[in-house]
Amino acid sequence: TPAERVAGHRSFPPGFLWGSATASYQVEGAVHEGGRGLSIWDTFSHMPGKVDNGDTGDVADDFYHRYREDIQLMKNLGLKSFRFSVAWTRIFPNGTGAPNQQGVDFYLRLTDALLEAGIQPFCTLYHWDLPQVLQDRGGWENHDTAKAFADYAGYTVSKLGDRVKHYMTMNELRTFVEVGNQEGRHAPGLKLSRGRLAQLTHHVVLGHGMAVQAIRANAPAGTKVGVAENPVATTPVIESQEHIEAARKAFREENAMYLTVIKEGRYTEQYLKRLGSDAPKFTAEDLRIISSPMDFVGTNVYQPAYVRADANERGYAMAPPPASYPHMYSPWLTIGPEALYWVPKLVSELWDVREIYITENGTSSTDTIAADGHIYDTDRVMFLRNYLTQLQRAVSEGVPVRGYFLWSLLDNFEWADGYDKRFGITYVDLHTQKRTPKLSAKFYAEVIRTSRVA
Ligand code: PNW
Repeated sequence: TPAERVAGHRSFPPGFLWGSATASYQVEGAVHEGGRGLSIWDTFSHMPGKVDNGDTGDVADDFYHRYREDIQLMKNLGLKSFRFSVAWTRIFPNGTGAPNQQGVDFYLRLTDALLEAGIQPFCTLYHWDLPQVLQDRGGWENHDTAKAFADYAGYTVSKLGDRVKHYMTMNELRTFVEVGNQEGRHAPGLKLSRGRLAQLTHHVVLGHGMAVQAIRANAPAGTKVGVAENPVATTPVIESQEHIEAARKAFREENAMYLTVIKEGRYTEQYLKRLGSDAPKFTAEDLRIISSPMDFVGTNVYQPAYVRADANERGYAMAPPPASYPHMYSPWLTIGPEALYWVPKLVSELWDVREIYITENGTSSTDTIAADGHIYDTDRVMFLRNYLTQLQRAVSEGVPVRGYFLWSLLDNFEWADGYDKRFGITYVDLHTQKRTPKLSAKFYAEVIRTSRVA
């Protein structure tokens, strides 16, 4: 029938991996249990004034104890895959040295339970919770941190390797580098000078590359390795040839010290020229390690960064949002569904990437419980429907996106915004820990069931 044919146009390919994502410090809680060491987020969240409402991740969603119940939620949704992160300080409480078997055991229990439920685990090795002892020695400013990270990554995959087939080294390099070490709004709360920040950034991408190699050396053949970056989501203001070309140029330049150096093995001339004497010190060997081949690229996609063509030497200019531009409950989350079309398209075209995952996409909402007990997060449903429609557009054109991870399964500790900015499709009552699926959970379950978006 015509109705079916229309619906067919909105379909995702068979085997498309529908998932959801979380991160250790945002959901686990149990910060003093199982031999866990302290991370920079334990320190930072307990510093007065750093997190809204004085919130911390001490308890969070108590996922450390309630993961079985939460896997049941995943099954109810029909989730095919679950992206979680390992807390470095559960595995190495002191960052390096002696491993902690209790920490390993937790992730073995978690991944066993996921597999038993028929859910594929995707594992992120670093979602911002750097061991505090390593920060005390300079954190990512210290070259040794890259080596410590690779050692931890190699050890962890040697333990999880028979269960986990997909690893991401790091989550959002750009966010933790810039928000944590330049703006000081995230842990460790530093405001480094331009030169020091550039050197720190170099150690971060070097740590990524060393971890890629350590994972390959310690995981079974066939293990897939990637990254979960949130590139500046350059999106053409108008979809005409000149602006599309501008967005393509902008994607490489705006992400020069993150995805571009990882994929190309060199810093762009513009980046080095712009920094002048503040440019990082590095060797040719560093660049070779940084660009160690990956099996897939994961991108977190939230807000667009509109780009227009310009006659300047870069060939493009940014078009920042006007004050009236609509955004979701988080003010930074300006709405631009086409970002979910352009990011994977540009990644695949620029670097001939054959396997792409959307490792995060989703939104905050005020999420109040209505008198009838339901949570009508129609704003989140609107957001997801529009973004997924653009993702479907990319997939239908042959852009090789293999899966999508909705951020997030549960309301959780939203970093400096504390618990007020709820990103879950499941409501969590932070006093009782009761979970209640929101309207968006029903929406997402239907997307998964039919593998299409209306
Ligand atoms: C990502 N911004 O963070 C993270 O990977 C998640 O841990 C987080 O909860 C989620 O997105 C929602 O925020 C971001 O200011 C934090 O542009 C801030 C920004 C983007 C992403």
